[in-house]
Amino acid sequence: MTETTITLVQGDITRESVDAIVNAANSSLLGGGGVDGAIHRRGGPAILAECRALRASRYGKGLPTGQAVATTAGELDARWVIHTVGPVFSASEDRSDLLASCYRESLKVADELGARTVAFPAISTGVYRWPMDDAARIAVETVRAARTSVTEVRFVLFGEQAYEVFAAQAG
Ligand code: AR6
Repeated sequence: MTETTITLVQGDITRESVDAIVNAANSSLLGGGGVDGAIHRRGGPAILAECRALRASRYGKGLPTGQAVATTAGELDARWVIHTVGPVFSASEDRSDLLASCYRESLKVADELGARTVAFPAISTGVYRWPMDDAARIAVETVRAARTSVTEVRFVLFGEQAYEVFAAQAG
C-alpha cells in the first residue's frame, strides 16, 4: 500500500487528466443529469455503449447503491470511468455507510484496473441532496482510511462553496 495524497480542485471533472474519473451515476447506468450527463456528453457514445453491455451481462437489475463498475473513458482525458451509485439522502435513515461504500468500492475497482490517479466528484450532493459538509466528511474520512494503491485522490468540486467545504474537511 502506498501513501495516498488528497488534492482538491474547483472545476469540471470532465476536464481532468487522471487515470480514472468517478461518475456519480444511477443504478440504470444509462446516464442522467449532473456529473453523469456531463461525463456522457463529453466522453461520447463509447461510454454508454459499454454501460449498456454491462447491463446486459451483469447488471440486468441495475448497479446496486454503493457499488462501482468501470468502463472505458471514451474521449475523456482518462483511461477509465468508474461508475458508482450514491444513496439518495434521507433525513430519517442513516445511509452514510452506503456513501462511504461508493468511495471504498471505487478505489477497489481502481486498484483492480491499476489506476494510480483517481478524480471523484462530491457523490450524492446534487440531485441526491446529501448535505455538502457531511458528504465531504464521509468522503475524506473514507479515502484516508482506505487501503489502496492509488497515489492521488483528487476531489473535483463544482463551485467555490463545495470547494471550501471540502477544504475545511481535508485541512
Ligand atoms: N464536475 C464536477 N462536479 C459536478 C459537475 C461536473 N461537471 N456537474 C455537477 N457536479 P449530481 P448525485 C457536482 O447531481 O447527487 C444524475 O442524474 C454537483 O454540483 O451529479 O450523486 C445521475 O444520473 C454536486 O455537488 O450527482 C443520478 O440520477 C455533485 O457533482 C443522480 O444525478 C453531485 O451531483 C445522482 O445524484
